[in-house]
Amino acid sequence: MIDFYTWTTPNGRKVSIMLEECGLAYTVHPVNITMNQQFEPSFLKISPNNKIPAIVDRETGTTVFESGAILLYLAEKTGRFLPKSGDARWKAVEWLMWQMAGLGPMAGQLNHFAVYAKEKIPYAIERYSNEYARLMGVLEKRLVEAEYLAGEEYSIADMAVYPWVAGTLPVVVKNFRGLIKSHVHIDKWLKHVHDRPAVQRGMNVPPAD
Ligand SMILES: N[C@@H](CCC(=O)N[C@@H](CS)C(=O)NCC(=O)O)C(=O)O
Repeated sequence: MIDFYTWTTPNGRKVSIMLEECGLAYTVHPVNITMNQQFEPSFLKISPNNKIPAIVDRETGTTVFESGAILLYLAEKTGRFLPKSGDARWKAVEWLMWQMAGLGPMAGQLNHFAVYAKEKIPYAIERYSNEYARLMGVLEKRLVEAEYLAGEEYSIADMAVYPWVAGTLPVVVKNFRGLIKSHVHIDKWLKHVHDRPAVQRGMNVPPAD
């Protein structure tokens, strides 16, 4: 049994997708970050960086925070969705790191400055929208050469990238007309990943109101 601490955001959904894909038994503990529940001392013991997601594996007593680390932990635990060796393994790890260090932070900053910031700062919006568009160019190029991010097989890299792209690309395409040059292969990949029943279940954990 896995205790899963999460909220209705892309970083949480990567993990719920993996839990659903693997058919692991888990209990959801919603941490409402809009009500500062991530700062509660009991949660900080599990996730010292005060962010969701985090898990506690009741079978082993292992606690893991950081969504990328959780995906690697669950892949190792189940032996699934991370190729055992060779090029495909390192492609999966590369694209997982790309999401964790690039797409997530940059899309997060774009969302902050374009949507949430009380003062709209053109420099910040331009910087992060351009970086987001650059990252979509890199992703499109990868998906021209491979069906999934690690190659032929769907992996934890797709699970990490999917919730971020599904949630942001349509909004950026609409609000920054012409900025994303081509997303034909991204759209095809989005549909393939979306069509997986486990992805649809995982994207609803916990349900958004
Ligand atoms: N690098 C972290 C980022 C996690 C993260 O940013 N979580 C956000 C929600 S998506 C959060 O909990 N924010 C609460 C806060 O910053 O106080 C991961 O991938 O797990």
